[in-house]
Amino acid sequence: MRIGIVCYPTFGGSGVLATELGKALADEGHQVHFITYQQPVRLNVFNTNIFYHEVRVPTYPLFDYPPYEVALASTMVDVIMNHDLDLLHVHYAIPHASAAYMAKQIVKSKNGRNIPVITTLHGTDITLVGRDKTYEPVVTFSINESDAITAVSQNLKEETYKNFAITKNIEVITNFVDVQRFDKKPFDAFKKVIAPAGEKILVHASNFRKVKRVQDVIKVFAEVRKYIPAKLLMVGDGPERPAMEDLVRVLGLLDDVRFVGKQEQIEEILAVSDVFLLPSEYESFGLAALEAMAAKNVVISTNAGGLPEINIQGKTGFMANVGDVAAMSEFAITILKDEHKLKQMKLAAYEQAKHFDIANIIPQYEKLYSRFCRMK
Ligand code: GMT
Repeated sequence: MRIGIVCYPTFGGSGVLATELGKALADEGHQVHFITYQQPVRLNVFNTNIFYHEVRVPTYPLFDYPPYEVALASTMVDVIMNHDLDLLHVHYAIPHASAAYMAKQIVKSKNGRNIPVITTLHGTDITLVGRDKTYEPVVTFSINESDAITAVSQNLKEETYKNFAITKNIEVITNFVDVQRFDKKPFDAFKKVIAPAGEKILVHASNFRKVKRVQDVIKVFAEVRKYIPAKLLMVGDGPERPAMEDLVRVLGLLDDVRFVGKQEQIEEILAVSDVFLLPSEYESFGLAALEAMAAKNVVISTNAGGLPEINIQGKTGFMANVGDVAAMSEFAITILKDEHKLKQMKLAAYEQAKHFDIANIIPQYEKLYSRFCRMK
């Protein structure tokens, strides 16, 4: 099949997932066309089945806000028609689903073809941004106009029905991880640099937005550090980072916390770490936690959103209520003190990640696509 994938090209979970999906589909022999404003960060392979179409947004002095959605829809039309796409799969509703609707209408008016549009909902497009009154009518309309709608967790499906007047069926196709890629041997020299005295390593990775409650990561680590020699790696970047660096200074943790910024090879970092902290206010799924589990990390998270669908209390990790720093600290200290249990839980996390292995999920998307192949 010839599949158009539209996504954000950044480190965010939706872009990562869409890119990994495209790469896997290309490996299966499909022709995949990425349509986005920048080369996706995880699009780091050469594959003759993969094409990248950059959306250029011309500026003009009149435009205080260059019309990205118009440029995106026009690029979609161009790629659909010139590469004879079978379908468009858009990730993250805003503005991809509405741009796809526009592209679909234009293609129909030009040559009568009805290009199928599949919209995958990822999280904040529904729970945060999409609910804003400014966007809601367009989001609701364009989701309902999609030929198929998928959500990355059961929780996100429920949230979508709760918050929008969706008249169609939403199918759950969960996020996935390439377990083989994350099942890496720890790189000893790297581990020695991070934890020279064999300290335990905790890690957090996110876009450092308010929803991630990064302050709770630092507070949990401050507690852990009182009882256990440990180091904390902070992966990623975003608006909360300066405040978090201040908090580390105030708490006197400078020697034990490293902010390593955005990292393409996250699997190298996860391979040396023991515990992954994800105290988010909400996660539709928590792809970062799943990747950590595939790298044999015990996950200590909140029980918000879709996190209980991947993290099993007391088996693969621990969950606490949002903001319950005391409980998350207690869980971390207890598990890091018990070497035998830590090892057992790391293996359980890995086994759980296997249920979400890429090999189990790609066929679900292919099956969905095949339903719409004849719509052309
Ligand atoms: O908040 C992020 O991590 C970015 C955001 C995105 O859309 O890129 O992530 C959302 O989609 C991911 C992939 O499906 C999910 O794993 C994240 O849980 C979800 N984030 C939230 O729901 C806050």
